[in-house]
Amino acid sequence: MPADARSGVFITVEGGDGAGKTTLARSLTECLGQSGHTVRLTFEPGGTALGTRLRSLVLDPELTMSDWDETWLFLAARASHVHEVLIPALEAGEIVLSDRYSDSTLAYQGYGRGLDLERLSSLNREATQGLSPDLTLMLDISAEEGLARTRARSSQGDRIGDADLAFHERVNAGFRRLAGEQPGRVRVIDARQAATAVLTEALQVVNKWLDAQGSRS
Ligand code: Z5A
Repeated sequence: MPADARSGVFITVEGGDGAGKTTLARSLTECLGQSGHTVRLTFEPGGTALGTRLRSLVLDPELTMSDWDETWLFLAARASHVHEVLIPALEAGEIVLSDRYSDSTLAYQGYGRGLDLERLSSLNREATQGLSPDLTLMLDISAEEGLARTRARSSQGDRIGDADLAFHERVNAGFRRLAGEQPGRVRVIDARQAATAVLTEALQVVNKWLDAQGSRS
């Protein structure tokens, strides 16, 4: 689905564990809604009945699976998210805000697990029917600081969050690399700032982007 074939706007929020994606995605949805936009907040893995089931499998610390098994689960969740939620909302002209999307697969399964990035990109294109974000807000934080936040919030781990620090450092470095490769689409925000400062910066980026496009929604 090329950008000019849809009337809505697709924004993703990406970054390592504990970067503050969910906090930002919620507050951004509220602010954009208050400015009169119709905003759909969604997330991965999840956002559909199938995605919710797959999320509990892929994050279950009791399960073992190969890195590719893990990848197929994320891709299956993404495929259902794209055709059940994202495409209909974009066709309806909404601003769609997704907490994680295809960059997460490149960062976690590619840079983190070490799977082939070209193959992952190609599988991402298939699972998404070619739907790529118009704009990505990438929250940048060190793995240590991000994990400290998630661990302060809950002692209950999950299969991916519990991976060692080196894994999370590779993931976060991967996100930075992806941002460097696509500076037009991906805007990096310093996630060490207070949540209110992160929101202010994100709103500036989004509003400027919407103004430049003549606000499609
Ligand atoms: N994953 C993958 O491997 N491949 C894929 O393709 C996809 C995902 C799509 C589940 O995602 C896991 O799936 C994830 C990547 C992997 N890895 N793990 N584990 P998830 O998004 O559900 O899980 P997460 O990234 O770990 O989310 P999170 O832990 O909830 O982090 P967050 O959304 O970035 O942060 P938050 O919930 O907004 O905030 C975390 C805490 O920090 C919370 O107590 C906040 O109040 C606090 N916080 C937030 N912002 C701030 C600021 N600015 N300052 C201080 N404290 C803050």
